[in-house]
Amino acid sequence: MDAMRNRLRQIGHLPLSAAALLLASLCLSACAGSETVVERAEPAGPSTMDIQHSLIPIPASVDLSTTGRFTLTDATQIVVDGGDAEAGRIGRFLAELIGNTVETTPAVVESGSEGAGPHIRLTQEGADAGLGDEAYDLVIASDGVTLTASSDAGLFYGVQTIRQLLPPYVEYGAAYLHPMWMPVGHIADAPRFEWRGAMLDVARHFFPPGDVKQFIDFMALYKLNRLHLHLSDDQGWRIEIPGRPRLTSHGGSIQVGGGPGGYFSTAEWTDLVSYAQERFITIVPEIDMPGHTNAALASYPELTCDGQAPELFTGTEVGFSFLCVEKEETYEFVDDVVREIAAITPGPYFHLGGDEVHELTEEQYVQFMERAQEIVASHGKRVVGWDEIAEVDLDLLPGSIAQVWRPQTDATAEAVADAVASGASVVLSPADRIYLDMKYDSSTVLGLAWAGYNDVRDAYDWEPSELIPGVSEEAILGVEAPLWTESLEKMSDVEYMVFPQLAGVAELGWSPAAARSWDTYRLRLAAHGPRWTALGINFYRTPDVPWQELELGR
Ligand code: NGO
Repeated sequence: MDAMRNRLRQIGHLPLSAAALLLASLCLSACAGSETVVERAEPAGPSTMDIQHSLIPIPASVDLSTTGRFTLTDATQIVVDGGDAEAGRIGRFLAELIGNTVETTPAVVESGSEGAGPHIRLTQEGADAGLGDEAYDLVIASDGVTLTASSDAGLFYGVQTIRQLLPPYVEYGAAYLHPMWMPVGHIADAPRFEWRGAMLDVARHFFPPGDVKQFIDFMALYKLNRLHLHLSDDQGWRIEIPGRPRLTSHGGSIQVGGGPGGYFSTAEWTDLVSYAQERFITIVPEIDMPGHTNAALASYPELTCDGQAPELFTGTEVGFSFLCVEKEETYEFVDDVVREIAAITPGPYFHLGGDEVHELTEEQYVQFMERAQEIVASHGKRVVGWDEIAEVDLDLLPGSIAQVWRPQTDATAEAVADAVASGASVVLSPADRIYLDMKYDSSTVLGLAWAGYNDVRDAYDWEPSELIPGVSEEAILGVEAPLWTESLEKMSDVEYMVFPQLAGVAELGWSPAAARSWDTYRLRLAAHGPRWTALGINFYRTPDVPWQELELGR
């Protein structure tokens, strides 16, 4: 008992979430069957009973009971359509998640061979013809669950909803002995926008494949479907290009602050692409050109106008580097790079950057972009570029996408509206709303503040169709939250800037405008704290949200 008293004394010095975890582990190992009474902290703020559910993004239509439950038992099976291998994989994703926490991992069986017990059925049979590609319909009764979709993506998103309806400790690998249940009811859901993205800058600081996979896992929980990887910048080149080995051996050997950098080999890239695909996430590769190119220039000096290789760069200034747009070698280089990346990246997009080119004239910039966009098209990809591509006198190819990032002035807004009028689409990433690298407030140690502070409400509480006059819903492919990593070295830094913001961006991208409201969002968000604690995520506990704590119970 002395040992336990000591442990309890230590708990007094821990944040509440850690204390709850420790208390629970203590109880699991020492309290079972004993008479010890341990006072348990009440969760802060409203309980989940005060709100109907804590789903993020909020579904298009949701009707859940506050009393009825579907409770999983050892006999619960996950049933998928016969011959649907993808559904089998999605079923196993759910089974393994549940198996984390209950003693028996549910069996995944094909329809027709299921046992008599309660079922969670994933099916495309009988899916309403009008059910869109990423939509799903979820009916939860006390004796069984049916998830219907017209595509595997819809089944996957429905499974993420089931995941969020299960108690938060489902995310925690060592939380055995719990009832696993979800409320009965009906959810009919479909996304508002086709592009629900996040960007990770692996150029300023390199993040190895394992970290990127973790980032993909974060996105999957919130039904995000585009991962934009910023693969090159002044400080580093991060993807192997056959025939151009110095890009990675030299250009990839460093990062901001002078650390060792790194890069993705072709095999690692291919593996990342399939990891993302299995979670219905399309990777959008970006090679930033013609500016932000110091790492490439240092590796292949023929890309500079004077043929002199610059030193590698480990600072954070922007706008000084550029490819020599008058030289044919430059276009041979662009062709090599786009061709090789296009060949190993199945998604339809290639992002060619185009931001902050301060050392070229507009004429030189346009001269480069005209040829670069043709090269992208010749390799079968659709051009994406930062919003500067819309501001110059350039005829964008049909289907091009401008990614709006600069806080809007009349001039930039007008340029984007003109590009849209000529057929371009936009993805919205306004820096003063959803740049994930902006500090939350003046006390945030990590991040930058050039676009101001983005607190949790700023990032959530705006309406995409009202951002740019003249750019209506139809021209908006969706939203994307970029995370630039000048000041972020490791995954716990990334987590702190990404959570809670990513959840808000996911709701902006997925949920109908009429279903969104800051007042209910902050309460639903409060219930995600325990989920992130269970996942071991280092998140920012904004005082604007009445965070709940993880309760592992016994
Ligand atoms: C800008 C700049 C990046 C910086 C980022 C920092 C764009 C599109 N170009 O965004 O190079 O890393 O801000 O917030």
